[in-house]
Amino acid sequence: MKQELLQKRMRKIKEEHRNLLEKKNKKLFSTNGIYHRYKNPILTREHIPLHWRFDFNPETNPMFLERIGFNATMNAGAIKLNGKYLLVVRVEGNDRKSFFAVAESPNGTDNFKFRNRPIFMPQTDNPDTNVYDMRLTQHDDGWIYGVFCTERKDPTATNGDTSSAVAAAGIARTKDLINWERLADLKSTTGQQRNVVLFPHLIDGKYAFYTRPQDGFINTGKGGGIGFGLSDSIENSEVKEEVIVDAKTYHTVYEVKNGLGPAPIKTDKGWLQLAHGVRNTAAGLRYTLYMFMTDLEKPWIITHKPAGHFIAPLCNERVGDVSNVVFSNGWITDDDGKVYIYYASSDTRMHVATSTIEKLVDYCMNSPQDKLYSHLSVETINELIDRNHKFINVLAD
Ligand code: M1P
Repeated sequence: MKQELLQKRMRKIKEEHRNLLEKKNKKLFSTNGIYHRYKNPILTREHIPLHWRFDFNPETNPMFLERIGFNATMNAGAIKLNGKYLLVVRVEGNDRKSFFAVAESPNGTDNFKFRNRPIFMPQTDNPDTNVYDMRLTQHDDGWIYGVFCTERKDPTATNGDTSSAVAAAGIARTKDLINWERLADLKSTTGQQRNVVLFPHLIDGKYAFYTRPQDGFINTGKGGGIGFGLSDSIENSEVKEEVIVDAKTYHTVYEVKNGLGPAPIKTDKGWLQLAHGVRNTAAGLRYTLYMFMTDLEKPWIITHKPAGHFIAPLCNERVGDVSNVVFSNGWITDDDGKVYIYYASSDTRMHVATSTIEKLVDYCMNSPQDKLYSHLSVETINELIDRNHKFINVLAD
């Protein structure tokens, strides 16, 4: 390629990248009033730094072709540190391998930029084939923990079976999201584990985990449900017993499986919890987000749980690598009670929705529960209509 054309191509790519990174986001009006969506996704594969993708040496890349391609930026853990909104993003390469990379924003809703390099995660004796979906917990012990899924080939897979995998919870800790100390994977007696979240306080002097026991890699089998268990140690964590906090349930948005999202948010009314639920449809699995609250002292006991989904895939969110999916494993609370809910759509891109602790608590405590039958849903609607009768004139105004 001629030098002039090459320079032109490089300039165009750099300019488009800069414009994307600096694009302002816009809060959208919310009819439900519970949370606001935003106009633009906050991170896409186009946000990946150019120096991770292109060889800038004209001698070895005379046509300035992309050398390493990326497929998705999704399922990010979140934390606020030194006034910055930080996401530990699951970045998936065109080679299907996911890894973690920190992107930071000054305001939580736009201008997210990846740091210079992805996270280099130390390995255990049994290297991870793939890692994803990190939940961050700022623990009372002073460490920031990242608990994530580590996936490896199933050692019991029969000859020729090249897809069976085993999922477990990998654990690493850091003070700065740059240097990470890898700890042993969580041991549990209930099969495979994904969607494991470390609770921020010790309970009876032990580390506490929300879990998601399941028999197989995709199917929960007899397992499933969001579990909870204690471990004597964090360096060699082992949960010997799990209680089920929230079971998968027939004909709900979590009939096939569910899993906790980010570490819970403490409020004076209880712990706010965000989870994903999976149901079956003729078009395949549908992942939505739902919320519940657990008891302050006994965070494994649900006190309030609104019916149905909280956020479901809408419009462009519905289409992507794995369509009809929203998934969240990160949220951030500001000192003034504003909550930034980070969610991915269709395993492809990251979005933000904003709310407040006050609104989320109100939503959990005052929205009707699922009574599990159509006629009882109608009963709930009729109760609201009856209570609304005397206000009808107000509404007409
Ligand atoms: O593809 C949807 C999601 O599927 C898995 O979630 P779960 O373990 O609940 O089925 C995960 O692989 C997740 O990363 C992915 O977004």
